[in-house]
Amino acid sequence: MGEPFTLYVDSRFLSPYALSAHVALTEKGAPFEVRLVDLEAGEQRMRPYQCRALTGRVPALTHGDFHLTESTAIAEYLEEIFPPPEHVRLYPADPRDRARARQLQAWLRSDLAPLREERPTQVVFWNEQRPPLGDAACAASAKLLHAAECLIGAGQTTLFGDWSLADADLAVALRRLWRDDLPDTLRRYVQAQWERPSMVRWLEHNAAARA
Ligand SMILES: N[C@@H](CCC(=O)N[C@@H](CS)C(=O)NCC(=O)O)C(=O)O
Repeated sequence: MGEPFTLYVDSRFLSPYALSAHVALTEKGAPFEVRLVDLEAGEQRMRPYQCRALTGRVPALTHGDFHLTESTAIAEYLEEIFPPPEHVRLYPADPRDRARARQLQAWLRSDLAPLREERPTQVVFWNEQRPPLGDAACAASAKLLHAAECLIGAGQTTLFGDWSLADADLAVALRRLWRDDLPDTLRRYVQAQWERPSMVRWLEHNAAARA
């Protein structure tokens, strides 16, 4: 594993998927360089980025001469090359919990589009105020809250006992509702995730990029 790691992320540190890959790499404790891709300038569609990043999106991980996009593929690659228990576990050990974690990750990346649109990550990271949710975003919000409340009980700060990467992803999704009606149990869960050192590291990048 001696080859260097580089993680390509959006230059404003607003991508929830780049966050997920950054948290995963930070949790594994491997030193890595962060390189910025200016999405507004379309750098993701230009050389040399597009030659490396098959899908032309962020995040992308470079490990030696291997290049990988898709945040969950990156996390699973890291879990395999830095296996638990020697390294922090990104996915739960129990097969059903692991399946649930992957289910949540896939769902959060493929559903709830109206909520993502009306509560973008400027709300998540900068606490921006937005107009009240429209009908479709309200329905997406209700769906998210229902799933989260089924999985997170009072006083619970992780989904599965030990932390997993799905906690970071779910916390970002719930944080979209920080200025809306987020129940206290979920608010405390999000806050616990926000205080995790790997998340703090991302938030520091985000704040510096905004300054
Ligand atoms: N499913 C992908 C989503 C990646 C994604 O949508 N990245 C956005 C930034 S949040 C991007 O690169 N957008 C630029 C583009 O598609 O041109 C993952 O999990 O990595």
